[in-house]
Amino acid sequence: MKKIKIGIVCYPTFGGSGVVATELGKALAQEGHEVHFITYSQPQRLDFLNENLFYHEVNFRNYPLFEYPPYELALASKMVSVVKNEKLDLLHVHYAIPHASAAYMAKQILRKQGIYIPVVTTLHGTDITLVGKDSSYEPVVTFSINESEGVTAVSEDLKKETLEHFDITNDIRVIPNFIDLEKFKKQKKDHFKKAICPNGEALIVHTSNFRKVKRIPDVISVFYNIHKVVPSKLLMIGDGPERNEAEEKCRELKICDDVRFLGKLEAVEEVLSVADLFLMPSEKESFGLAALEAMACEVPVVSSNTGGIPELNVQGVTGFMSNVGDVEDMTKNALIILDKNNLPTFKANALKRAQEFDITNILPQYEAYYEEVMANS
Ligand code: GMT
Repeated sequence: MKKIKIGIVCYPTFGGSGVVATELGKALAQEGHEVHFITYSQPQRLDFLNENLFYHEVNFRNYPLFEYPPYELALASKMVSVVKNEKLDLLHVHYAIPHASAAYMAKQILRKQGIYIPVVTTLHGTDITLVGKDSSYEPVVTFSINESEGVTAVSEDLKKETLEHFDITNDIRVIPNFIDLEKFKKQKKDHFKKAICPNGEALIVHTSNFRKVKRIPDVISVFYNIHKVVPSKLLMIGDGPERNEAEEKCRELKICDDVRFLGKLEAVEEVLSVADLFLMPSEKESFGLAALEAMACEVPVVSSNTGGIPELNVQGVTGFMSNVGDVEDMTKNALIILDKNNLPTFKANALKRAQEFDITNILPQYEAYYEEVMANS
């Protein structure tokens, strides 16, 4: 496609939506498009230099009158300035709240100045399934989805849920999340494995933002059950509100020696490289990017069967899925995977499945969609 100038708006944090947006921007820049990130701080994964990559920080001044600083207005103003000065062709906003509504406002301001900019909104999950449905946001979310020139969702399930719960008049295109297999691949880290599992224990990993939706107590319970049967260790990567309770539960169960909380890690792929099993018992998951990252490093997944996870984890092939909260079934499945006769096959299958989500397969879908949106607007 012809090279274009794209503005990407996202949350710059470790969360899945920010990761997807940043990796997409980096890949577009490598393809020769000019990519301008517009966020309140440097995205975590925006860690490399490319002549086509630009970063614009949203600066907002606080004022004693503001109990709630109006970030959305500062963001919209920044979008106006970047679109105008950098002559952008398209804005791609990730996560509906408040990015899609800020983009709508920027678009209206620009229109008054004779500048037209199409907006693509990508729905990631909690912006629909948890936050967006809340009546305090729902009218604005519905409006800004309908006013976007293009809308994508990261799974069929998220699309379905959006159509069920919002009065959507726009088409929604499903473009699944992706992985950079150059970055997420099994690396030789035998020394690390030896340090964590000195007696050849099985290594189980969980990564998340430790919010309620991730069902952290289920992670600990499943591990506790596995640990009774198979010598094993658990690494908990990430941080968030549920961490203290999880540590408390480990103390109660007397498994602290075998569970390590590593906090927020940059190089998750290094830990995944030595893992045997990934646990994702989430209450809700529109896609499950963390599971895809594990699979790319040849780690099979025991997960719940909620949301978009069945579109990624293949039952009995790349791992297993159970009903949300069914800790017994998850334990049973984990033990099947960890059986030495089964593990190599599950690992190979996990990698094979992850390859279907290689960024080189998904990037052209975004490019084609941008072209379509620009042609129709
Ligand atoms: O999982 C989270 O709580 C973070 C959230 C986010 O917005 O960053 O993740 C959502 O978007 C990811 C990227 O598209 C998906 O892989 C996650 O499944 C989704 N989380 C939920 O739906 C709970």
